[in-house]
Amino acid sequence: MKIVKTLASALLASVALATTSMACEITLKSSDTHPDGYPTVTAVQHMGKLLEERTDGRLCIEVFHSAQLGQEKDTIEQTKFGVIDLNRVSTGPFNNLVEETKVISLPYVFKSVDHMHTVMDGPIGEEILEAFVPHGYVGLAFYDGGSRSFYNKVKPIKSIDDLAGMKVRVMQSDIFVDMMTALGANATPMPYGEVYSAIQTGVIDGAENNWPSFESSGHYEVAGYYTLDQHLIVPEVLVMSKISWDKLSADDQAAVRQAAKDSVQVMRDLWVAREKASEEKVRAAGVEVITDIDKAPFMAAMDSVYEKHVTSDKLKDLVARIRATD
Ligand code: GTR
Repeated sequence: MKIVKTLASALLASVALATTSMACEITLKSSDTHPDGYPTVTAVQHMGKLLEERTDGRLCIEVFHSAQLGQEKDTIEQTKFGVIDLNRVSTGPFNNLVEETKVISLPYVFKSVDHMHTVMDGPIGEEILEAFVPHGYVGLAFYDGGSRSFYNKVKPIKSIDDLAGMKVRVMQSDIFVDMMTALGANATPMPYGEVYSAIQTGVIDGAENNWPSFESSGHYEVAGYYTLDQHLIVPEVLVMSKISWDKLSADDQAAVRQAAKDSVQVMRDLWVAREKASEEKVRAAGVEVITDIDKAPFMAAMDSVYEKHVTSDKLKDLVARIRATD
């Protein structure tokens, strides 16, 4: 009797499994460098739920968080080839590929996070999303990446002079390398996943990021000084592989686009809460946070970065329009 029962429940379990995978005709593989529970990860999982509901369980998303599919630059390449269907990354690592993303990676280009929202929610945001297409990606939505500030293990940075000669990790984009050079520091571009041990072992002195990343990566455990100079407000982007996109029917494409758009507000709400929670955790851990900082000299030092990177008429026009947006 016991054997029969065990067999019966094993059979039921396999039927249940088969039903779940059968229900999802297409499961889109999505990549994220952040851990489960991070706002970007939860937002794409939410988008997956919306999609599943709206397509009667036919289209699903599986989020591979914690860089399970690799570091951002590599996953961006794999997405182009359709090995990964969806990818949530910073727009920074896209700078050398999609020229238009450069303008939203420029230091101090946005006056505030609100200003960034207004720009990215409007025609400029749409234009930049469309610019991904010729490069093999479909830009679906922009997410928040807060504002990025410097942290290090050596000393509190209170002015540009304190950055002189410091080895600072940046995302892999020429803009950020030139930004650090303009500030008198030594830029070290490297994948996010290598930063913790690089700080720990002294390969670099520090890096720069927003509150949630500083906290969730554990970098605050090895870098005890955080200076809120807020030099970058770089939006994050959710892209789909053009190869995967072209396999979907027009209706399914519309459903994916809509679910992505609908996940944006969810992401923003989660982001605000996470920024607060991360700040509390980092402060409670004893990190010295430098808030009293004069940003003007940091901003003034960025002229050379603009001169070098905003060269084409297209980019000049985009920057002018961003600045003219209230
Ligand atoms: C985070 C961002 C990641 C990644 C990381 C980095 O703020 O969410 O996508 O780009 O920064 O510094 O590499």
